[in-house]
Amino acid sequence: MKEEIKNYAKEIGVDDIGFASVENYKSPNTILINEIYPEAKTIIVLTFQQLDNCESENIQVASLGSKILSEFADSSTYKIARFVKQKFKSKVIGISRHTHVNVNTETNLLFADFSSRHAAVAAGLGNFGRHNLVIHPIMGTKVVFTAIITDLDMQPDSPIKEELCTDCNICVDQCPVNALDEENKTNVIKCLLKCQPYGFGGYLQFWTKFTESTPEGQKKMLRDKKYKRLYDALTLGSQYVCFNCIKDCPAGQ
Ligand code: B12
Ligand code: SF4
Ligand code: SF4
Repeated sequence: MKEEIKNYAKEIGVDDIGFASVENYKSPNTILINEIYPEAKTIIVLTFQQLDNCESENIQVASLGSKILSEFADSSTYKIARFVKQKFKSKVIGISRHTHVNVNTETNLLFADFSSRHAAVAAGLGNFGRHNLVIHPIMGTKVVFTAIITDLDMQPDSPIKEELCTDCNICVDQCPVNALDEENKTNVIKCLLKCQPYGFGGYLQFWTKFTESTPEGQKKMLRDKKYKRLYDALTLGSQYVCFNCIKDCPAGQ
């Protein structure tokens, strides 16, 4: 069964695939898989290599890397989930590249219901580096993950024991807002404001200011390039503008 799924994934262009049992998925800060789907037994995790857009000095081109990748990753996830469902008569739940994010109003922290990084580690696809992202043994840091939760019982893959981060500290030194200074914890607010100025926070700020402005001020705001950037980020779904902790990471082969 695993081989058939692996071969199909390879055929459609997925870079790597791993299998984790629900018991091995240990993500203390997100909800339990059983609260997502009580019959869940296995998490199939898919890995996709990023293109090199993030190395471009042109920030619009750099941010498009995420969009182009997400579309391929999500449609591949759907295809594999449908293959598993039809071939093995099972239930399948797809987790896309981008997921809903909840805001904890007490801590101001952002978290999803499902942690793709913890699933990737459990499925033997890599381990955490100093930048708090998961490093793949071959493709390194510039990878993203999607997942399929299923009621099929499958032999899990073994987690990778070898340390993949070289501890060079490039990610920490190059973060423009020192969001990685504390080990094992990204300062989410610092990172968010820097890497997504046209995301939810920027959107909220813009419309708050808009409602408080005079009609003349409002007209000016709508013609400002900031409004165009917010509009582009929303419609194109390409919101990241900082990639400093991933672009020069030497890990991988
Ligand atoms: C919300 C979110 C963000 C938020 C907040 C991040 C956060 N909470 O860590 C913001 C906007 C800041 C963000 C930024 C980025 N993100 Co983001 N993000 C997510 C999202 C949607 C949810 C994350 C989440 O809630 N995790 C669960 C929480 C509660 O994590 P946690 O338990 O607190 O774990 C944290 C620490 O404890 C530590 N940690 C936990 N266990 C261990 C163990 C060890 C040994 C170590 C060292 C650390 C460690 O790592 C976490 C980071 O603080 C995921 C997709 C998903 N559904 O998983 C993508 C995701 C994590 N993001 C991703 C990426 C690529 C990025 C960016 C590089 C985007 C960019 N600029 O291009 C940056 C990198 C920032 C960084 N270095 O941390 C990828 C990571 C891929 C990878 N190779 O690991 C993901 C998995 C998306 C995907 N589908 O692939 N992100
Ligand atoms: S994405 Fe940018 S701001 Fe966020 S941790 Fe990485 S380098 Fe720092
Ligand atoms: S840049 Fe260096 S320290 Fe940071 S994750 Fe990559 S290998 Fe580890």
